[in-house]
Amino acid sequence: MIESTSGRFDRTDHALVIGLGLSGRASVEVLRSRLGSVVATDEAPPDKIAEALDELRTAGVAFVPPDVLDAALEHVTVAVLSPGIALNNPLVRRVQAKGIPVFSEVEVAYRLCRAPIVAVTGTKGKTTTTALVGALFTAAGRKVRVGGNIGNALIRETAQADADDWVIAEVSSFQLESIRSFKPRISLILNITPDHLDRYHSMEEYAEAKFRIFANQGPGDAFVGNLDDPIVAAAPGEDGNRIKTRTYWFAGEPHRNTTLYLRNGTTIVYAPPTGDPRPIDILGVDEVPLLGRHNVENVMGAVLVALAAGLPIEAIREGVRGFRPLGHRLEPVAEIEGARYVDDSKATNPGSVIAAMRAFDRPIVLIAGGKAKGTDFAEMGKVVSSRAKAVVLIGEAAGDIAAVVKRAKVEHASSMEDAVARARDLAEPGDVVLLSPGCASFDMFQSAEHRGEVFANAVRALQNPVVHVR
Ligand code: UMA
Ligand code: ADP
Repeated sequence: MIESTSGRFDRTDHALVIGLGLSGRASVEVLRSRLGSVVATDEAPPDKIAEALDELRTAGVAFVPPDVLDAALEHVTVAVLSPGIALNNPLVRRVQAKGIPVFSEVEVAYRLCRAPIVAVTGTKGKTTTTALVGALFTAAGRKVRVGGNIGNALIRETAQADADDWVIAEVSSFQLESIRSFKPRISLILNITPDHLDRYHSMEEYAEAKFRIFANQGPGDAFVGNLDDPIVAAAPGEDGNRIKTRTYWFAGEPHRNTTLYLRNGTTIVYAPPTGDPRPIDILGVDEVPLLGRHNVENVMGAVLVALAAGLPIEAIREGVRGFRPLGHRLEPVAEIEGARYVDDSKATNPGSVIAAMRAFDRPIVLIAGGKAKGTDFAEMGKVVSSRAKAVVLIGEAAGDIAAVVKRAKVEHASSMEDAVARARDLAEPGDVVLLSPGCASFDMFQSAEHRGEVFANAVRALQNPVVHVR
């Protein structure tokens, strides 16, 4: 191996990009013109990554199949890891065994970045909140670049950001696992509930990955957290010293240390931590243009980030009022025979199903199931049992969910079309038919978005049934 400069990411570095999905392909694109050299590897069979391999050929970047990687490693000084690949992956271990530092793409993105970064994490609500933070900064006249787990690789945004831009980054626990110096100006943790327990051995391990978001923060930075989430509230540690930057808490009620809270559950109130101590009403909960109490939490997180950044309050109000829900997140699809059909396909863990069930005060016919991620469905079962009149189950986890649903009628469907047809039969005027799966989509669909589209198409087909002419 060439003596490593430990990731200066200039001509002295020779990078191996591991994984050729969105993250890896963006890394290749950004790094190939900056570094001494770039090569890439991926464990998928070549026909599964044909498009990526074409892209590499056009860019003049060598693809190194995993079985011949060791020879190529002699020239590599740094490795850039895609988030879907765990640090204990044998291929990653082989790279580390050669003494080559392995950085997540987010770490590399940070090292290339001249602009301040707002980093948003949490088990659920990340994408909504990241987009909202972007909207608030835009409303205040700041130039923003939004990227990360939201689907637009962060490295593309940071590599192009000017010093006076703001980069708004959605970061997942996967991406945070292999950061070293990543240091957002403002970090936000929304919540930590069971998810990804097929990758982490315990909730503690999962939470520790999330806590890395503030690990390098110091004076001049800020941390924003949700005091109502017991795991997030415990982030400062027993002696309270683990977070080394200014800390701002939000909660559903005022507490001694909340900077943002709800008054009587109806108004979002700012209690400035310094200066004039009089609280300021920011916004009525009824002005939040998103469904559900969980979205009020997302709004509070975004608003507190904006306040910590010193944005004007009027711009913050305007930004919230003008925000619209993102696709597949409690997205209304149609009203048919008096029942409302709602696509919440992005609800991929039990906690998000619980939040979605609480967003409606009408009877719910729930469509749930898919590929489980090692999470326990017991809590979700309790809430579903108390709020759903019927549950239609799909996918691999159908049996596990059926086992925890009491009282509500349970049916099993063989496809999304079948599930929608069954839900229509079960629904009455005034009901909500809610797709909120609580699981990953990969047993039946390409992605959660794809699952939501198949649902929406099946719903629209109920409105406009195809008539077969013989
Ligand atoms: N691969 C291997 N070995 C493995 C696993 C994957 O070689 O053990 C290869 C695959 O063959 C494939 C590539 O790695 O070619 C895929 O890489 P990836 O899984 O990291 O996916 P990307 O397409 O690069 O997308 C990633 C994030 N994916 C994951 O974290 C799983 C995207 O988040 C993110 O939007 C994107 O980078 C841009 O930043 C998705 C996600 O599901 C939405 N995130 C999880 C979540 O939100 O719960 C964390
Ligand atoms: P993420 O990017 O973290 O997956 P999204 O904003 O995409 O979060 O929302 C995905 C789903 O998670 C939504 O459809 C909703 O069901 C649920 N959700 C959103 N925000 C929250 C929250 N604060 N708490 C619990 N569940 C939430």
